[in-house]
Amino acid sequence: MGSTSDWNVMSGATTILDEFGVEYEKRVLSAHRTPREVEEWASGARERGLCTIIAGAGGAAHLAGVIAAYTTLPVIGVPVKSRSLEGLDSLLSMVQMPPGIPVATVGIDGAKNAALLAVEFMAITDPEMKNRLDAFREKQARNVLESQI
Ligand code: RP5
Repeated sequence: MGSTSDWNVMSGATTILDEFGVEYEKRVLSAHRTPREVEEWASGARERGLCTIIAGAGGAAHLAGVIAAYTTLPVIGVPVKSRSLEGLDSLLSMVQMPPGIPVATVGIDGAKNAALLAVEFMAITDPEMKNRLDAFREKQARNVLESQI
């Protein structure tokens, strides 16, 4: 994530990854404030064994796009709600990538869905992850059907 101020949102991703038993790296790196470190971290991501990168940032949210420029791993961007423009700036900064460098952008503050999407990528080849996803969906549906108003 681009700042510690994004943690309140981005912790939603780690909650999901913990629930699914997925190991991850968790870093604060800024496309604008620490560009060299972003390059170094993203360039070595595949060699360190990562399979998907989730990048959350707000405002002029360039982190996901810059990371995507330095790796061919799939990058999922989370536009974090900003103080001035409610996250519309974050969303538009992130979603309109030029052809050739994709970022899969989820909704504003959509860190949980970013993590679920990453798990779905893993489940393409990992039957255990597929089972966990099925169980997650079943539990979610049960909660809806059993909800009281
Ligand atoms: C972005 O600027 C960060 O991702 C954060 O959402 C926003 C504000 O950062 P802080 O000023 O709170 O550190 O780079």
